[in-house]
Amino acid sequence: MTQFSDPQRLQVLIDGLNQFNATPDKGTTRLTYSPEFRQASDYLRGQMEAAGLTVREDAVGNLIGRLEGRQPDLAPVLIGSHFDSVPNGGKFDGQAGVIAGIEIAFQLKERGLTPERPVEFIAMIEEEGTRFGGGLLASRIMTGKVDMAALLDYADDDGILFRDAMQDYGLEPSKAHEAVRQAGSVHAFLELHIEQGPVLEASGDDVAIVDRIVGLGQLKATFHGQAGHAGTTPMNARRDALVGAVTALAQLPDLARTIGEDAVLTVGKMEVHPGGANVIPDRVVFTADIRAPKENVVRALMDQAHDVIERAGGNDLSVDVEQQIFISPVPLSAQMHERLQFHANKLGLKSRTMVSGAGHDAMVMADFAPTGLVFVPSRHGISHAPEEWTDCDQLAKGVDVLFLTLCDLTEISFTH
Ligand code: HGY
Ligand code: MN
Ligand code: MN
Repeated sequence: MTQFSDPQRLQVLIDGLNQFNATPDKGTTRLTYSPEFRQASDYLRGQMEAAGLTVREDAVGNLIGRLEGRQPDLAPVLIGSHFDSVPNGGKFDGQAGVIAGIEIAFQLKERGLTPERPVEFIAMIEEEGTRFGGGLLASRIMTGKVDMAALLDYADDDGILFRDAMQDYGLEPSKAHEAVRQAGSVHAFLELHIEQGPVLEASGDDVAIVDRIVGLGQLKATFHGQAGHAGTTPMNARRDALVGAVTALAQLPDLARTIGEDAVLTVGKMEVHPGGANVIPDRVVFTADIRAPKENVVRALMDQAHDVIERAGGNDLSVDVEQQIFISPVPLSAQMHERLQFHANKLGLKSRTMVSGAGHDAMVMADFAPTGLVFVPSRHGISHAPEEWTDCDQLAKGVDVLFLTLCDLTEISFTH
């Protein structure tokens, strides 16, 4: 079986990128516009330039390495993923897809191959939403799905506004809208991503071609009570925000179990304010992440969760429930699926078609340009954790599928 990409170089690139990490002793943490995000962006810029690309940073900080085509005015093919992370996550989530693009750029350079149309290798911001909530931000901005004025006033957990974080990062908030792309301005979008689940490893297949991505929604619940002294306030005279929140939490997972249909619900983030051991909490904020393959199930579960949360406040607490994001389940392009499958077969790889339980920028790009998503295995199915791992030999197989598909899309012909 012909191998095109270089597993050693992939390992060097993954490790090189992972140098820029806020928690090197516990997984990977790289928040959008943080100092390590800037260092990572500079590292990627260096690698993109070494791979012969012309590099620019767009108005919201996405890094884009462009390879000119024989016909520079044609709409480019975009290849890439995100380089922000969850807290204490792994070093492959998103990053493997960015590195895959750079490896392909090196392959094109070293083989002296010029595409018919331009190719843009992209490293995207804020897919996880760890800093500003919601997620999939770069692709939603690019495809015109974000209220750009409201975006500038998004705040992180420390109350830092998006506009100020942009400014500190060296970007001009008043130009953020320039990152929005016009319909028809992207010929196709290709993304490689780790599966983040157990299916590929268990099956022994090399790659998966994704045909659908589950629908996802996220609620942000805030319980308001009254702070007070833990020692002097009688139990029947309290308005304890945490009691309301845990009343809701106790009910939420069962909603997903009861609705079935492969629905999942996760409360992954909670803040208790003011956070003193001897202070009755006056404000508790938590998120509920909801997913399912069918749109009506996602919507129904979000409605049920919303009701449970509101009722959990009882008469004593006021409750705010805010929808942070909602994206319908997305079918990916059948034509792109066919091309990816064709090249996986030609490479002699064992492959399967899969639904993605994780969200990806590909789900946002899918109605903007024909989109393809290729998975490579995750060891023990673990992701969003320091143990996240994919062997670079496995990664290289997914990169090869993307590489040959790109050559196909950009009329590069070479004997192999
Ligand atoms: O949450 C997700 O599915 C992705 O990792 N952002
Ligand atoms: Mn992720
Ligand atoms: Mn990801």
